[in-house]
Amino acid sequence: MMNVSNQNFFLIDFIKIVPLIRYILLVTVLITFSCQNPTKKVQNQSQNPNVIIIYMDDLGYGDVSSYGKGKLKTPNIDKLANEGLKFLKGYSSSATCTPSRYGLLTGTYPWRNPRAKIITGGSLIIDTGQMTLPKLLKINGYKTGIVGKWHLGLGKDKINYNKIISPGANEIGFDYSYILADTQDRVPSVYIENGRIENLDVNDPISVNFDKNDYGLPTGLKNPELTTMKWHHGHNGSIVNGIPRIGFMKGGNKARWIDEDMADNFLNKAEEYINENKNSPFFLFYSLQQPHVPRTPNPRFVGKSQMGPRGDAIIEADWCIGELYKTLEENKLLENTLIIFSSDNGPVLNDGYFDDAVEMLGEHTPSGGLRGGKYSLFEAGTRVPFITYWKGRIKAGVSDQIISQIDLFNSISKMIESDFRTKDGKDLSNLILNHTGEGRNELVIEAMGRTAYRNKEWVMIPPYKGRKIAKNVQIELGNSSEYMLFDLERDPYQKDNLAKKNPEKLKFMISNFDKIKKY
Ligand code: NG6
Ligand code: CA
Repeated sequence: MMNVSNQNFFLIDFIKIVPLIRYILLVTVLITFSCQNPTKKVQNQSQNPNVIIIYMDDLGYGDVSSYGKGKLKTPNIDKLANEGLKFLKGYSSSATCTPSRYGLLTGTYPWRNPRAKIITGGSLIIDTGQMTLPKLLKINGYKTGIVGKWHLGLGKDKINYNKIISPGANEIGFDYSYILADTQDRVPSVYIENGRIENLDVNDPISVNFDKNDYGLPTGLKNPELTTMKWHHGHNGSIVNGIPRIGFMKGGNKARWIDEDMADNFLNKAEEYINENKNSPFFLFYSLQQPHVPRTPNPRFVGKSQMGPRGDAIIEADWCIGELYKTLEENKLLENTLIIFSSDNGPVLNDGYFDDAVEMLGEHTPSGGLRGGKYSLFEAGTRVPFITYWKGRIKAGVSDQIISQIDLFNSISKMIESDFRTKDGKDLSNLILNHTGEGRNELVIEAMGRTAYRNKEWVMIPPYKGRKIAKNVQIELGNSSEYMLFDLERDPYQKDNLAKKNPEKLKFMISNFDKIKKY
């Protein structure tokens, strides 16, 4: 039992601390109130918008109907384009996937990194110590996630697919990753969630190689009768779901994806990610696999475009984007989310399978009439649809300023008031948000290890050896024994080489190009 003197002691003590308790209560009430104050919340949120990059794979300048060049109808992408800011001179940094993605996520020209070339089962090409867009956002309080195609390499040396695959997306700044490793046409044909293959049965481990070992299993080369999609060039390795792939794969039967469900699956994961992270600022890299080969639209979309699987896959992707938009709308996130839409490189029709892309094209022009395509140093290789949308913040408009995907790092960094800037990127936040100010003056583009230089409306392509037209894909690559110089203002389709007629301009272009390459 407590004695009296002790009781008194407690009473006196309690009286003494009453003001302190009052003070604590008052502070608690104030904090609670300020957290619930909607005005305050909106203010905080609008300073740090969610950022979603919707990134297509091989979508051309003319594939989005809002650009007014082709015949396909893409109403959901059009909504972003027509109600947001549509860039007519938006560029990916490369005419192929891996380097473009490297440029997008690091804000650095990919040709500065000799490892930024199309990856086939290779290791991670981003240094885990390097600053990246997801890392920048993460250290500024964002949740960061990627859903979809990765293609920046995984692991350090040889990957053991049956263990945690690391380093990968999670090690360069993404809290959450749900990816396909390289491309839909490369093995392993499985989804990888935070470094672990989804649905992998330990009793059926996966082996993968890209050399010659077919594990004694059927391949597209030996067993064409087992394939439902025929290979045209390359793509004659292991057969998964009737589709012959690049590379060989054994085991992991339960983990294999179903190609026709891939778009729905990625969409579901992207929507789940938004639902789970809607209460904090988030960054989502929604990296769609369409319309890269193999083109496998869900049966719901087959026949919709009248252009065969390539067109159908684009319509499917457009639908997915509409669904994602609805999710943002339902969660009242649109007014607080910057959406950036673009593509990793220009279009290609026959990229290795017989899928009627050429035969059923009709009047449609995937490149919007620009010269070249995927793999090319001509405009269609890297000039891609490029749209920024933020409901109530970005006014509808069309910009003819030059912008590159490598500028997104610096621009987003400025928007969130961070000081990080890359040397190669430009802060074009003012242009993106307010449609004021200038874009880039100059730009280096890359295609299959070669580079070319744009300055305002002039483009200079140095001489390169090699085929003029790629053998199978039938795209003009931009190789020539002589310098090429084009004035895009007067000659947007690059028909008239002015190098000989305008030696002064050529000299100017070469010397500026050399300067950028050196710093
Ligand atoms: C090429 C493939 C092509 C495609 C490309 C990567 C062959 C013959 N061609 O090597 O089909 O997969 O790599 O495309 O195998 S990208 O958009 O990811 O860069
Ligand atoms: Ca691509």
